Order: sequence, then C-alpha cells, then structure tokens
Amino acid sequence: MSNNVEQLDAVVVGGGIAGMYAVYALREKGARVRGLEAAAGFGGTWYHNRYPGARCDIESVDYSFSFSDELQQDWDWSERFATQPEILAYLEHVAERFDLTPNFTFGAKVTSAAYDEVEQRWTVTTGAGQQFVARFCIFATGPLSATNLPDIPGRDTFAGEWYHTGAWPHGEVDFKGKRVGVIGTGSSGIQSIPEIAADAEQVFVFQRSANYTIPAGNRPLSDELKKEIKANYAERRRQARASGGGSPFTPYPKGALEVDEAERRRVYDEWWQRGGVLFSKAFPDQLSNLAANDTARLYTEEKIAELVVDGDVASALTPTDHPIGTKRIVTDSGFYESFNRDNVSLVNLRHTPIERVTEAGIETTAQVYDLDMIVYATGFDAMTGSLDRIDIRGKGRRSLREKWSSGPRTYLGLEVDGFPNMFIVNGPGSPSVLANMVLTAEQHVNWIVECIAHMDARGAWTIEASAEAVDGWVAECNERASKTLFLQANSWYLGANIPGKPRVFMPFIGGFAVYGDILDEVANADYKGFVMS
Ligand code: N01
Repeated sequence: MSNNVEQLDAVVVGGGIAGMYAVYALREKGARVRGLEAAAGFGGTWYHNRYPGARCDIESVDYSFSFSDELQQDWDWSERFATQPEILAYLEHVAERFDLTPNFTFGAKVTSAAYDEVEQRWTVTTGAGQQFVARFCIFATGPLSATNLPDIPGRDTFAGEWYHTGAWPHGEVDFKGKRVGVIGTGSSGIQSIPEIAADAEQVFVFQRSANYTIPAGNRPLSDELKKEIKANYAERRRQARASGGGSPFTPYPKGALEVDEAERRRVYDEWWQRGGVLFSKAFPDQLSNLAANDTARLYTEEKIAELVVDGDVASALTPTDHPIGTKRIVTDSGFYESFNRDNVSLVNLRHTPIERVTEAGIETTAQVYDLDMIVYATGFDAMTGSLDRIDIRGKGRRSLREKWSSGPRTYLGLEVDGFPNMFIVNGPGSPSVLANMVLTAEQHVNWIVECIAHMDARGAWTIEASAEAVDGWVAECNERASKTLFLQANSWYLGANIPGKPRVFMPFIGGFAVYGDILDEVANADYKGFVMS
C-alpha cells in the first residue's frame, strides 16, 4: 500500500442520485467518504441519457429527494414529468446546495475493487491507477447504466453518425435533412422518436418487439398546484413510502375481474390519464392473473387503434409477446401519432430482420435503408452490467462476476456473502427499478448508515451476509416472481435482452413498502442474516 493512498471510511462508486445521497448521508455522520464518478459531473443516468425527449416517467414531485424538507419546498418543478435537462439541473443544484463536490473525484472510472482480508479494507482502483482504501465499499453504480450496443454484423463499418441513447453526446445532434434509423422501441426509442421525427427528413423505426406505451399526459405545473403539493408534501411522501412502487398511488380496492365492464373502464380511464407506467397498477391483480391482465391489454389495444391511422401499422405496434406491464410500460409524448407522419416508417424486424449494418445504412432481409445516422436505443445490460464491468474481489480474491455467473445472488439486494463491508445501493434483489429510485436509494442509504452506526456502537468492524441468508433471499425473490406474470416476458428484468445472460428475475417484486418493512425487521432483529465481527 503506497503512502499517498487516501485513507477513508467509505468509498462510494457512482455520482448519480444514489451515490450523491450516500456521500451526503455518510458525511453527515462524520465519515471520511469519497465518491468516485467516471463522468465529468453529477447525475448518473441523467448525465448520460441526453437524447431528445428524455424524461422521467415518475412525476417530478415524487422523483426527487425527500431527505430535506427545505430542498423540496425550495425547488420548483416546471412540469408534471420533468425533462432530462431539468432533472440534471436539479441534481446539480443538490450537489451545490449540500457542497458535495469536494467529496467527489470525477473522471474516475473504477476498474477494480478488492478486499484485503488482513487489513479488512477495500482497495478501489480507477482506470487511471488512482487508489482509494476504505473500510466500506458502496456501489451506487445504477441498475441501468451499462449500455448495450448489439453486436450486429458490420456495425462498425457505418460511415454516418451513430449514437447510443444511453451515452448521448453533449453537443447538439442535428437531425435536419437527415435520414435517421432508430433501432429499438423501449422507453428510450419511444421517447426519442417523436422528437427526432419533428426535425429529420425521414425516420425509419427498426422494431423487433412492440412495446406497450401510454401517453404521459404531461403538463406544466401551475403555481397553485405546486403550492398545494408543497403544503401536503409530508403526506404525499408518506403515501409513496406505503405504496408498492414508491409513488403516492394505490391500486383500485377490487380486482379487475371483480368489477363489471363499466366500472373497469372507469378505472382504466382514470389510470390512463395518470400516464405511463402506473397503468400496470390500476388493479391489484393485473400483474398476477392473465385474465385480469387481458382486460388491460384489450383496453390498450383499443387506444392504439384509435391513435394510429394506418391499421397495419397499428397492428404492428401492438405487442403480442408479453402481458401488459411485464416489461416496463413506456411513458410517451406523441409516439403513436409519429406514425401518422409522412416521414416516419416502421420496419417490422419480426418479418424482416436486420442482416447487417453497412457503410451506407441498414440492410434487412427485405430492403436496404440508406441512412445518415443510426440511433441505437438498444438499452442496457441491466442490474448486473455496471458491477460486472468492474473486477470486484472479495474474500479469497473470489470474483463477484464468477459468483454471479448463474445470476446475481444477494441478501436484500444489499450485500453478498464473501464480500464483507461491501454494500450495493439499488442492487439486484431489491425493488430498485420496480419503484421510485430516488426513494429506494434513500431507503437503502439510510439503512446502511444506521447499520454502520450500530456496528460502531457494538464495536464491530465488519458485516457480511451469511450464505444461508443469501440462499434464503434468492429463494424468496424467485418465489415471489413466480407468482406473477413477469416471467412470461423476455425483459431486461430477466436479463433476456443480453445474449447469454442467465435468465433470472433480478429485482425484488414484493413492493417498496413490503421491502421497507423487511429491512426494518432485519435491523430490529439484530441484523439477522448478517454476521458482524
Ligand atoms: O431499453 P430497452 P431502453 N436488434 O431494453 C431493442 C428505463 N428508461 O433504453 O425488445 C433490434 O427497454 C429491443 O428489442 P427487444 C426504463 O426502466 C426509462 O429503451 O429486445 N432491436 C428493445 O426494443 C426502461 O425500461 C426512461 O426485441 C434490438 C430496445 O432495443 C429501461 O430504462 C427512459 C436489438 C431496447 O429497449 C430500458 O429502456 C429510458 C437488436 N440487436 C429508459 N437489441 C423513462 O421514461 C435490442 N433491441 C424514465
């Protein structure tokens, strides 16, 4: 160990929402903490996803930090669903307000983290060779941050511009007069297509799987509404914490099949107006009972047919391969209407798959598309990708990558046996991507901070999940997932979007509030399932 290595209580990897809060909360408790961020600034997801149309699909007033009432009272969101620039400005404001910059090193891409069993400390190393030694290593690397660029033959021969939505350049990307191919119709593709279509000469949408998407119903927040929300913020947050998804909404008190057609339609109408992803939570049985799910599907199919003028295009845009909600429902602004424009064409890759990318564009089995630009809206190696890309070594120099070669295994999504004093914020096995990730980050970090205080109070230096606790939690997560319809979709929740990735349902599906109760129970039972020494 060289002398100039910074000695720390904790290293936090990642400067997005979770990493920012982790550094703040640990520092508040007097810890010597350093955040390491590969990018040049704060924001994580909201730093990198600068593609046109990028917006949050959870209401801005909910998708924001709750730890400081002054912050939530002072900050004004301009719209119901905030744009990426507004969220990034908010996070930069938070960083400035809580003076986080001195605790962070930017441009620090972590390449390895290794636990020294003699010293009982972690050494975290960056690509530039900087090293940081700390008692705790906390990964706040984000479940959706490792981009997936598909290995399409000829991909690198394309002579035009190309971009991945998840690593969008900072300067302006000009679509004017250009023929643009967009590959992918997940949230990123669906959000960006209407914006690209407004400028480009021609847009070709290369769709492999149709996805459910529901208009955001976005609108500016009036001063009156902002005032009302702020006056009731504490109650709004309480409801969010008591919910399944971390937003202040609870499903209709009866199942979709327990009500008649008129009542069901009324409920769907109401939830459709709420916009986007929440639609999957209108009825409590929608994601566990296929017949109930079918009622939501039929309602949505009617809407698609109303919104898209060409019947063949409407039918190609209608998903047929998964129950609605088992892939995240997209929250869009004008997606279906884009296909009523003359300059937007849908290429159905189920009928005519991509054969190769060429210097000039994309070739399918049916046609050659000459393009000036390709936008890869092809998603992420979700939940495990960002950790897999770091060489993480625990006791006996055992690699996390190897340990997780058949799928991620954690206790509570927070810890892994054999990796003492290593925490993951929003890790696989926690609700994370199925809930409001600002509140899930706060929940995890608060738990970690209290856990460390508890360790200090009892004179423990290390904490490690037991192998039995990990086995039990993995079984519980699988059991809960098996009672839902989620296993029927080839989603990134299951790793199905990455060739060769083990098919394991990665998030905890029991809900945000239930999970919070479990975290409390574990802590109150003297951190059952963990070994402290
Ligand atoms: O990625 P995705 P995303 N050839 O994996 C297609 C969050 N998010 O970046 O389904 C052709 O959902 C792929 O096709 P298929 C949100 O949680 C939120 O859009 O595998 N196509 C699919 O259509 C979201 O769920 C917001 O058949 C290929 C698309 O690319 C998550 O991030 C905004 C292909 C990828 O869709 C991921 O969303 C953005 C290939 N070789 C993201 N490979 C908000 O609204 C992949 N595809 C907050």
